Amino acid sequence: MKRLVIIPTFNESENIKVLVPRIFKYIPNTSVLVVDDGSPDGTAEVVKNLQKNFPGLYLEQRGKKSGLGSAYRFGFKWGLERDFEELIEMDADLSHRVRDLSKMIERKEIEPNVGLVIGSRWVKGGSTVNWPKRREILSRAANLYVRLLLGMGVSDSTAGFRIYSSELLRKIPLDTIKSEGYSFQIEMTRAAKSAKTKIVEVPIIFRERESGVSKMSGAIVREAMILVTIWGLKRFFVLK
Ligand SMILES: Nc1nc2c(ncn2[C@@H]2O[C@H](COP(=O)(O)OP(=O)(O)OP(=O)(O)O)[C@@H](O)[C@H]2O)c(=O)[nH]1
Ligand SMILES: [Mg+2]
Repeated sequence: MKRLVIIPTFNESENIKVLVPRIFKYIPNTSVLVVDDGSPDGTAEVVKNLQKNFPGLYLEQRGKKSGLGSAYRFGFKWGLERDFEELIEMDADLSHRVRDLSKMIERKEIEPNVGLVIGSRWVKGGSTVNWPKRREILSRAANLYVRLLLGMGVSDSTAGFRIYSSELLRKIPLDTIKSEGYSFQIEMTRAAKSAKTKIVEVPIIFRERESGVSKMSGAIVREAMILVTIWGLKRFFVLK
């Protein structure tokens, strides 16, 4: 299986130097693509240095911070053009553990017909470590709202730790996916549902970042609330 781990970065120089060697140590047959948005802290330079030791490490630099959603759309297209068969989303900030990625990959190997594996905080066995209570409440509330309005049967639809099969991604018109923040993950989950693929959730332990700062913002939360509400209304009143 030819797999690609896509890591979007904005000011993650301390984290990326720990994460990349760990991925190459523990994940077989993998390449890594870092999509950096002109981080002023020198993340790209750190990646270029790592490339000397890891030939499967790729870097794409975009001029300015353009959002998580657009970084992933870019990374998915990049990977599909190069015939990768599994495209993996992973945060740079060490919140997502490589050992959980191994479990997610194992699950995909057992059930090859699964199009989307979600590393989930909110299924049995999943949890968060050191996450502030207010962030946990926000995440749980957002996921409850999504479940009630969109009825997708997914417990952690905002999760950013995922494996997509290339087969599924080729069915999703990526240019129609417009959202940038958490709603990018929800919108992609909707698209996966529409493509009628099998989705499974694997429990993960999500750790709060220790270095760098979060890019979460009020605008990201507002975007998700507005879009989920619109999708929910469409579901109840238009498309059913
Ligand atoms: N390329 C790129 N990467 C981004 C952008 N915004 C966030 N990221 C990266 O996306 C990943 C997730 O961002 P975080 O800041 O950790 O946000 P989060 O995980 O949603 O929120 P926290 O729970 O607070 O960590 C990290 O690897 C970021 O560096 C962006 O605009 N462009
Ligand atoms: Mg994070």
